[in-house]
Amino acid sequence: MEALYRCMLVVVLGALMIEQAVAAQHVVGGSQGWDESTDFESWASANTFKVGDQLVFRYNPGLHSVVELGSESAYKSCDTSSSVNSLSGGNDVVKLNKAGSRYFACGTAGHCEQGMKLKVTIVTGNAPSNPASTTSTSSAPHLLLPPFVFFFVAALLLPQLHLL
Ligand SMILES: [Cu+2]
Repeated sequence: MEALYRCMLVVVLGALMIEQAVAAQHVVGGSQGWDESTDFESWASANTFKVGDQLVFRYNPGLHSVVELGSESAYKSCDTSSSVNSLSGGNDVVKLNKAGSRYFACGTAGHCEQGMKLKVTIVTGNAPSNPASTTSTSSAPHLLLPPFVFFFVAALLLPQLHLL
């Protein structure tokens, strides 16, 4: 019995670590991607961005780029000269590593003014991301191993711990 409980404990701890490592990937603009015709304000408001999540900008690199802007005023005025980072690969991943607001625009002349800009507000916390906005690969582990399962198993194991 002792070996069985030790084994279960290892499995539970391992699963907890996997759960914490899983982050949601948000494909910017959904299926329309990073494009002038996409309404990024609506897209952003329909999503929850958490610390550890990633943004993925998908676009034709010959037409667009991604410029990260350093301030709300630069975002509002489409001032791409004060950029803090720029990407041009066409499938660019940006990790949201801390809480707060971040601003992105297209670097192609005129595109930001046409609405090709994005403001995201990143929050801390453990609430699940909007499943509709995440890719199936990143949301699947959440579905397989919801947090309450760990609490349930832990509650079952706790009374047995003195046996170890
Ligand atoms: Cu563009």
